[in-house]
Amino acid sequence: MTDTEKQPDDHSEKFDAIVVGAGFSGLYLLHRLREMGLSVRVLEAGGSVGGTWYWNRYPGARCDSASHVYQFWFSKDVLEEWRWTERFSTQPQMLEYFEYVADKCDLKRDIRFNAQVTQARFDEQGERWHIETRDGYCCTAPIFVSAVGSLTEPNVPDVPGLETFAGEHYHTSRWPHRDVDLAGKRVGLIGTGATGIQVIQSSASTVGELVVFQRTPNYVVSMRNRELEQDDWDWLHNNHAELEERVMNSPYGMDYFIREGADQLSDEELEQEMEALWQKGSMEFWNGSFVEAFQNGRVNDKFTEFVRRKMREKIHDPEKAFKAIPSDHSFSGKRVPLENGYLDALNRDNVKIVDIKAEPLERFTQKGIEAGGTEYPLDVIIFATGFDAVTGAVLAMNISGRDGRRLEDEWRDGAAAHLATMSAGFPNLFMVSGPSAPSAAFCNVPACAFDQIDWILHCIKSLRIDGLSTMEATESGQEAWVAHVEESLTGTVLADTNSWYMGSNVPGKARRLLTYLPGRLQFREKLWGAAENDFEGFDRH
Ligand code: NA7
Repeated sequence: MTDTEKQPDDHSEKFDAIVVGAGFSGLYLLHRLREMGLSVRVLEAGGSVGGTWYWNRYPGARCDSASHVYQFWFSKDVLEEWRWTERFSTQPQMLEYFEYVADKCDLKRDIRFNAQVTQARFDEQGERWHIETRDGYCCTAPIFVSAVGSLTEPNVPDVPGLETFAGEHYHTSRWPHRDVDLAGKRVGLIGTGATGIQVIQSSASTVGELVVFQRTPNYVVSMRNRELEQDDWDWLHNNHAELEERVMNSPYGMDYFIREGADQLSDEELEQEMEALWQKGSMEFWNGSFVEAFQNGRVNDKFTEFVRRKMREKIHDPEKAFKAIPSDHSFSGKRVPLENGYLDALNRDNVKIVDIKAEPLERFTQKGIEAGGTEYPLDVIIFATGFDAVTGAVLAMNISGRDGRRLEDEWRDGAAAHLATMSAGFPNLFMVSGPSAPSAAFCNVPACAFDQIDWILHCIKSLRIDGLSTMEATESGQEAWVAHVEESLTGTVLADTNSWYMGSNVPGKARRLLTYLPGRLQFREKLWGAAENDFEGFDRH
């Protein structure tokens, strides 16, 4: 079954497996599937490797996970040769890294770039997926793996008049591959998530004026970035095995561990714990602190008040502080961005915040943006408005499965996939970082995605060993998984907060938890438990 020949009767190339996406997941999959002896075609919409790091080229784009945990682990050579230069890598360095890994492991020869999938259809008789791309390329394979990333499909506000705007406008995740000169310009920025905050802190001192259109203020935690030095590299190079073990055993794929028991601490003890975490910087303050910080109650209240206080100490102007410090939701309800100059940037006279809940965005005009009856003249508009997360890029592939079932219809009332991997009615379609997988919401993506990929590879291998051709989720397996994921929300602050985790950032999208709160250790147990139990919740034929 390693035939890559073109068939005389159609123009499709045949492979053993088709993978969509050439980011962390797609490249790892390609490497491992090749090791298994399968012929693989990777289809990638972008012009090169990197996934999210290929697309998100906006000013100040930087990884919020520390570079020494946010990486590939499969190649000892890569681990030994590559040198990260900062604690948190910049987007250009992430791209360099991807190019380096792809070349080192000779990955590009199996990847078709600029190949956006426009249709994927399961042929029941032939038990193969038929995949088409925008440029008319077709290929087929029995195995179809979606590795499109959970933050891929841009979310753009439905506000009229953009076509009339005379200036430039960009979504951060579709930033042009050229320098965009913001120097001295009047820039309007919509969105204050992790991305918007990076744009604000990196461009405030360059632009003439920065008008931030903020729908929901965000809690921020100090990044405390720094350059890495010889001692750091020496340590990393001598401790890769130990570090990998820590990362692989960390509930959120970091080099730290979340604890329980904060409710047993006195207020003073809790304050000390929070201060120590704050001084370290990084997301450890959040997903490396306490389980109780995610649950309604005293501990979350204390975290919320602590971060508000820290933000208040840094924002001098009381009016800006009032707008920028959240009061409508609790800490942990949304993904917590890391700040690296954001709070200082807010103190600048050329940075203005427009609270668009009080002054709603009405329209784009020829000159700029009208909000709350005021027109803000602008040269450039930047949309940092996030993504149709998790489901958007999967559905953009127009997937139809058994009996012509369309995934879009199946997911209309809420995305569902058993073990966050397979949807009932879509045989041999495996999803990495699909609905309710441990994902970018909490987890260090490469580590969590690699867990899931290892399991997917095991499923594919088992089919071959057992002489079977298809695997798919059962309806009951899928329903039980959805119920389990819903249950995990109980008592948490996420349940009451609007965020991309809940699908509530996109108008009309069903509200359902799209990530896996219990963490990847429990996720891994569920995956391997099902496999050991004769692939419970799946049908294999
Ligand atoms: P996010 O975190 O989804 O943030 C998007 C921001 O854009 C957020 O402030 C939104 O406000 C705002 N937004 C979204 N839609 C609108 C409309 N229609 N009008 C005004 N403002 C809007 O995306 P990011 O790109 O910042 O980060 C995504 C992930 O990347 C992040 O979680 C990390 O994992 C890395 P809202 O809060 O929804 O009211």
